[in-house]
Amino acid sequence: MRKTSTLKNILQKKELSFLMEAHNAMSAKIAEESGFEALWASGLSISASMGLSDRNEASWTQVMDVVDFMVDNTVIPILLDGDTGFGNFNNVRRLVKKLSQRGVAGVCLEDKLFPKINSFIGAGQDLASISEFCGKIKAAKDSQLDSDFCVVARVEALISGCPMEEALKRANAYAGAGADAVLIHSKQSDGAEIMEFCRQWENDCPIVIVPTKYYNTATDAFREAGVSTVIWANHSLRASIAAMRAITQNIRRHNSVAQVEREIASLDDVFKLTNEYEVQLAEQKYLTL
Ligand code: SPV
Ligand code: MG
Repeated sequence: MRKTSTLKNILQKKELSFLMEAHNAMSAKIAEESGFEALWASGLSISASMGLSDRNEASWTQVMDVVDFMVDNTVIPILLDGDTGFGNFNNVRRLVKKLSQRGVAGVCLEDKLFPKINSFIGAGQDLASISEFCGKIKAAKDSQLDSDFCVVARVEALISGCPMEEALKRANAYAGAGADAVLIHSKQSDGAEIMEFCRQWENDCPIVIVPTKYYNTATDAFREAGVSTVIWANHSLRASIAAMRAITQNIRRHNSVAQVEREIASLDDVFKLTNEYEVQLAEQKYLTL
């Protein structure tokens, strides 16, 4: 099955699915070997791993370069966090065409303004008009080179402090414009507004959620609410920060690496993850004297 078709199936099937965040080839491979069906190429995590804020400081081609390595190193589909599309409908067209060419299975576009700000920073954030954002969704769908490429429309109304009616109105408009799924985002810690959105959602268009702030809500509650797909949006990056900091501080404290050797990945693990042994076999085949 094509990666696009796999992602489309993940979004459309009845059972709850899970996308794991990745921000480079290594985190993508680790998510894949852990059994995840698909990847979330997180804008926050890719930016952070470059030392940049999640405000479109990284150019779209810099993001694309990172995603390229992720595609090369995995077989599962990747949904790229495309932020606002890096400009207007015309930038969206170019982005989607390139993503299609590079083997990315889908893009998520959010209804904020370029340059975007992370949803968990500040209070109210300016939203694009419904008509402008619907134009971006249509432009994305018209630019995909693969019929199953997925465009996920992300509704930031609740993040911006708008009422539920506005979120539902936007979500319905985006589904009508051709979105393959709607991502409803929330920064509340109890998940109540997400549950309420799901209760009032009468459209067939699948719902995607990102339970970063409402992490205590049981996964079964999402299942019962009819959510299609859950994105664990930044946990690989945050895990790596915690692990790197702990080990680095430990080495600094002890001026020795002996005490951490057993807590870190072995070199053999690094070689396996970077296909070293496959290259050695290929040498036997191709470097014949
Ligand atoms: C990301 O992972 O970049 C996201 C999700 O867009 S959030 O950070 O929750 O906005
Ligand atoms: Mg993002």
